[in-house]
Amino acid sequence: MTILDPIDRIPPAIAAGSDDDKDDGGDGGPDTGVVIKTRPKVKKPSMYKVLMLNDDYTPMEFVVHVLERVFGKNGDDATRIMLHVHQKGVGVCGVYTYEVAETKVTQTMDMARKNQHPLQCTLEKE
Ligand code: TYC
Repeated sequence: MTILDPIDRIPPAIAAGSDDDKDDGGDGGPDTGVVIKTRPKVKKPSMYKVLMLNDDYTPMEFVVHVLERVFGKNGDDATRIMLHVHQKGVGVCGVYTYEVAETKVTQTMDMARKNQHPLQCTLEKE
């Protein structure tokens, strides 16, 4: 049986009282050592918003295409995000770990440059 740490739901390195055949102190056997639970060092990664910026020249259909291809949005969500950016000036395409976010920014900027559109997107730490 695995005892889950009640705080972060990750199995402790040593689960005191586990009731298996090993002589680990859980069965009142001869092991008299003190069992110390060690908490594994796990940290949630920082997350980054990928922001898209409005401009006057990039065609709406191109922005929708980028949101579908790079950010995996369906047509409705892509159109909604594009219109939000068009009206407000900036919008969130998605939230990712740093390397994923950076890759999506690069892919978006590459597609824009290859098609000679001034579309800009950037990262913002959450
Ligand atoms: N404003 C652009 C237009 O009217 C469309 C557009 C939307 C451009 C979103 C960039 O991130 C953008 N053609």
